[in-house]
Amino acid sequence: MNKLNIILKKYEKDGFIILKNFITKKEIDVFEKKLFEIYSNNLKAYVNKKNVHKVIISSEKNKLYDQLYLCYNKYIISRPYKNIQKKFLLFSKKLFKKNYKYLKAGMAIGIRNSSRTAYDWHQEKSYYNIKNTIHFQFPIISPATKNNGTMSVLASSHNLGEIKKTKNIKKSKKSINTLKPNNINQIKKNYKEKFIKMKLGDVCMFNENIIHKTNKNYSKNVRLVPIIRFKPSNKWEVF
Ligand SMILES: O=C(O)CCC(=O)C(=O)O
Ligand SMILES: [Fe+2]
Repeated sequence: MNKLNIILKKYEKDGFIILKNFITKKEIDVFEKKLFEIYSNNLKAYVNKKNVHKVIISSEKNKLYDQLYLCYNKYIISRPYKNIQKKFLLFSKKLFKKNYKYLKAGMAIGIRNSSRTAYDWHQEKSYYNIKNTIHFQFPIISPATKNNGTMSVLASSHNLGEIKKTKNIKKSKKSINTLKPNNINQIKKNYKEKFIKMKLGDVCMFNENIIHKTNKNYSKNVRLVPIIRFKPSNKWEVF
């Protein structure tokens, strides 16, 4: 079996896969520089690799939610996101022998003592009407570890398909919202939780139906994990 087939089989079995050393140090550097630039310009602070954690943590503490959200929204449409998409698109096309196109981008932001940006258990499918979307996430600045709250998945839970009965949990007006399956306690008994530990350069690709969540960040550093989502593309589509 060739390498791609091994990846495909594992992804189909587990509902996720960690692609080791998928992106280069240079590609990560570009992501980091752009983040410092955007956060510097919008938080009235000089943000660099050393102080980025302090700046974001204190902005969160001081409830600068709108400013943080502005940074986030500028960042996820920036050039590094556009460029890395090409790499993921090419890979997806080779792996699944199907065309995909951009659906959405985002960034997981994990801050100690804050659950405002943390997701409880959910499937991505619950957020979209479209079927067969695929999802990529990768850490920048620091690796994603159990200690800094990396996401965990219930391995193979994508086999459950779309779970229609969910509850929308939103802790406050400016918090993220989780579409949590009603029967999550039962599901947790049947599938094993796996923590997605990633070094810089690693990428996690996951299925729209895998059940996953954010974990608590116990570290002094913020966990920053850009996310890119694709939907199938119909090549006959005109627009
Ligand atoms: O990494 C996390 O905190 C969870 C992110 C998430 O839910 C996603 O990438 O869809
Ligand atoms: Fe998610």
